[in-house]
Amino acid sequence: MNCKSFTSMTIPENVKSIDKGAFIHCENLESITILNPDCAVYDSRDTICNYITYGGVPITKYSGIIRGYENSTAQAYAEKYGYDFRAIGDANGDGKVTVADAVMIQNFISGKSELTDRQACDLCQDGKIDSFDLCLLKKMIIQNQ
Ligand SMILES: [Ca+2]
Repeated sequence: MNCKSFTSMTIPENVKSIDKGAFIHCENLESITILNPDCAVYDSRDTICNYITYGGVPITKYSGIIRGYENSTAQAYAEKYGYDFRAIGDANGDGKVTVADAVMIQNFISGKSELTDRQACDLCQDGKIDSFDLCLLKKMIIQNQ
């Protein structure tokens, strides 16, 4: 896969697994969103990475953000390898998806405040933050209770 120019990627819900080294040439990758909460992410540091050598010394790391649903395989993967994880719907970035996030999106929609992480709030994945995203978020909060 030639993805040198990609800075952000979204893996669709119908993708069931991500293989070893899937993003190995994506050196500019800053954000990857995994929409299938049960996606089998191959258990290796270099499955999601944007760096494999440093001055000839092979190292593997990922400096970007992994996005996915709370309690997803993406979250487990990110936590295991110490990569940054941001839950879909976590508008305020406190690591949890709660009513506080819904309030923040509500305030944004009504023009009262700005959002610091728009990508986390775009639950519909359509590039806009509106009442449809808020609706999905509220549904998610109720289901998690
Ligand atoms: Ca939150």
